[in-house]
Amino acid sequence: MLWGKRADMTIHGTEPFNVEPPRRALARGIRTDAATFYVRNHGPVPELEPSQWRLRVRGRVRGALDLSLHDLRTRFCSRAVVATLQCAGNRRAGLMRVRDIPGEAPWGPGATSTATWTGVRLVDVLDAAGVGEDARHVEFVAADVSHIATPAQRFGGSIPLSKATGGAVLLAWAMNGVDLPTVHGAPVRVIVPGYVGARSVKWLEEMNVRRDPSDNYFQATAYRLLPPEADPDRAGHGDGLSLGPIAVNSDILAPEDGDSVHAGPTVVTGYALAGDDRGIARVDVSVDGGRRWTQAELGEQSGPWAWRLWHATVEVPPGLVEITARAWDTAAAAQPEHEAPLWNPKGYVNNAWPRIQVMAHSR
Ligand SMILES: Nc1nc2c(c(=O)[nH]1)N[C@H]1C(S)=C(S)[C@@H](COP(=O)(O)O)O[C@H]1N2
Ligand SMILES: [Mo]
Repeated sequence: MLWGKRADMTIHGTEPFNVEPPRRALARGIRTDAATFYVRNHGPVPELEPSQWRLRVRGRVRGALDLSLHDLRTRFCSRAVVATLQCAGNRRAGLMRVRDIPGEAPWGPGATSTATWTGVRLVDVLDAAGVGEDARHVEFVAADVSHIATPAQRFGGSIPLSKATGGAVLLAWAMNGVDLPTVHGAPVRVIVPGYVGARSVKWLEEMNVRRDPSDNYFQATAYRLLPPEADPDRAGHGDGLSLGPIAVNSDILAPEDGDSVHAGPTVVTGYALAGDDRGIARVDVSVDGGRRWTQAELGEQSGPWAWRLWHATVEVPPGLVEITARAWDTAAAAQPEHEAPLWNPKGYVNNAWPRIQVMAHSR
């Protein structure tokens, strides 16, 4: 498989390269190894020479900066953060069962993965540049040119200044303790924990401190939640809702949909992610369509920005059984039951209850 990915990845495209891991591979631990971590690209992977690389900081700052990788590593304190990335298109396949979504890939539950990221805090670099008083947003511009965008342009996006200065956002050069793999944004990428993956811009080259959000296609036109009857091909600048903070979500990782199991006590496992600055408070599992629920046990909490793996033992009756789950966040928001009311023309933010069917045989 390309880019050192495991052989059993689901391939959504080779150019641009887009792959997601199988459920059982995600279930193996809090951190996802580089061979298993999903990849979401919108253009060809740029191969940047680390010694030539510079980060330009411009816009509403008191002093422009041009930083080499050496500058980043030596002039600022480095830190490590465990953070889950989740694409806004995660679980789109479920929305496509409601109504077709032409031109977008049917991502399953694997457009999300977790790693330890090492780098410098964005706020420290912004402080070094001196943010101007009328600054409200920080724009990131990357090296890869996307022909999906109209007009073709480099990938980019922005986050509000309040998020940018919150301390969690990193300019990262390492993933799980080793240099970033090329396909994940080497030499330096942004990590915006709790926000849709699109804001974690890879192959970062430029930052602009602005009064307004980025005009980049992937901020102003794509990665926006359009109303159901909008024509995505005619969507323009600023249409729909801008996507930032992730909504509470979860999925079942084992058993797999369609598995045969023994009737009786069955272990169900999955992941749950609260998004932005919220945590996962509870996960429930049901084998009767949500009439009765069993509370899952939450796995280790690796800091405020990592998903929680969970497991529950439920009593599965013989026959064809649907297993469903729902996560609650610390703001007491729960996942919605159905996908139909969530359908949107680009297929973003499917956070409905996950459902799988198993065939349970009497022992
Ligand atoms: N430069 C650049 N950054 C990017 C993208 C891209 O296509 N180009 N894709 C974004 C999207 S939509 C997601 S979900 C994440 C995926 O990160 P990963 O490929 O490391 O998993 O990267 C984001 N950063
Ligand atoms: Mo994404």
